[in-house]
Amino acid sequence: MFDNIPTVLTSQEILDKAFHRASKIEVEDHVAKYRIKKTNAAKVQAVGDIVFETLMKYVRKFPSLDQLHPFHRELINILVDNDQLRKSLAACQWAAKECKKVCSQHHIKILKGYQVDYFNQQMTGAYGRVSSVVNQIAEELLYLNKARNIMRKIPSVDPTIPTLVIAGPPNVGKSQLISAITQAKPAVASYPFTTKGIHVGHIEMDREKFQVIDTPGLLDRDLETMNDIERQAVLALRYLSTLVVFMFDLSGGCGYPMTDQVGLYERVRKEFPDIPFLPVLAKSDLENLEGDEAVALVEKLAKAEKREVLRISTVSGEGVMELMELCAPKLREGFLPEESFT
Ligand SMILES: Nc1nc2c(ncn2[C@@H]2O[C@H](COP(=O)(O)OP(=O)(O)OP(=O)(O)O)[C@@H](O)[C@H]2O)c(=O)[nH]1
Ligand SMILES: [Mg+2]
Repeated sequence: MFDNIPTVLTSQEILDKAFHRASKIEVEDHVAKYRIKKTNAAKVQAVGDIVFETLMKYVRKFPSLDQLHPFHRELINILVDNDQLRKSLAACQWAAKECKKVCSQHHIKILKGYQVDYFNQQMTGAYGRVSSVVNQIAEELLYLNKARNIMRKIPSVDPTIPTLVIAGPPNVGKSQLISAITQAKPAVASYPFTTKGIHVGHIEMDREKFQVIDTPGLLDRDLETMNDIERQAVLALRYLSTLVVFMFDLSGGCGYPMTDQVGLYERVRKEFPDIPFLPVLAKSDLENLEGDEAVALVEKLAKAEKREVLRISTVSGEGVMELMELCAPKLREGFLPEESFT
């Protein structure tokens, strides 16, 4: 998705690259003075061009935030901070133009000059000013490289195809479910917050391709107090979901009591009233330690969605096929043009 952003060099590396390439330039002239004049002029121009090209490549290769889908724009904001990204790219562009301008001024001076000392002085002057400008954006370059390393790991999510989002409290088996139904293999572990970002897999049903998103676990608290990991789950719900499968764990294994799980469900449900939700009882191979009242609670939630509650287990396989069959019609509706919903 954003994996073609190049490594961002440090200020020192950019300067080394430009000066090293320029040092190899020799322009021939049988008169020594003119040889120095032409050579210095060419070196100064080369330094300006190399620094300009290097910095402008970063400006071009980072995505233009305003043109991104809001899911990606807000995800990048959570992961790297859009203001900081914009400021750093603007600084990069400023430095690129400044270096080009400085070098072209010194280049002209050399061409108009008469003395070898003056040629050397102008070249040294240009190098000094370029160094100073590039060093001024040293912090921005370091930040851009960090941002690049984070952004290139963002999975290729297509916000335009019908998408099943798997959500729920931590440790209920969301990642295990996505790895059971798609090729995606996110980490699965017996502790909460194993998943720290968005994972995407695909399923094909009747030759139609759907996207399945595994989200980080959510806690029953309001959006303002959520951390950056939880916020990514909310983004997936807000911008990607055609249908949400919300998993409950009655085995006691996830570590969150049923009151918390139901509290979370109700909170999320209220936040996204227009998205169809499918509550499911996960880990059906395990004993229900939450009691029959807990089952009744989830059944009530399912009924409000005009559905039967489904029991699933990725260990025994119970309900997994049925779940897919239940999801298919809703996902197919996601293919209909927008006016069909009116
Ligand atoms: N017995 C049983 N264990 C399961 C089932 N599904 C998941 N688990 C186990 O539950 C634990 C949590 O599974 P994950 O898939 O990592 O849970 P998660 O909801 O993605 O967790 P977070 O990413 O931390 O939110 C792991 O130890 C899984 O092996 C199931 O159907 N039956
Ligand atoms: Mg997970």
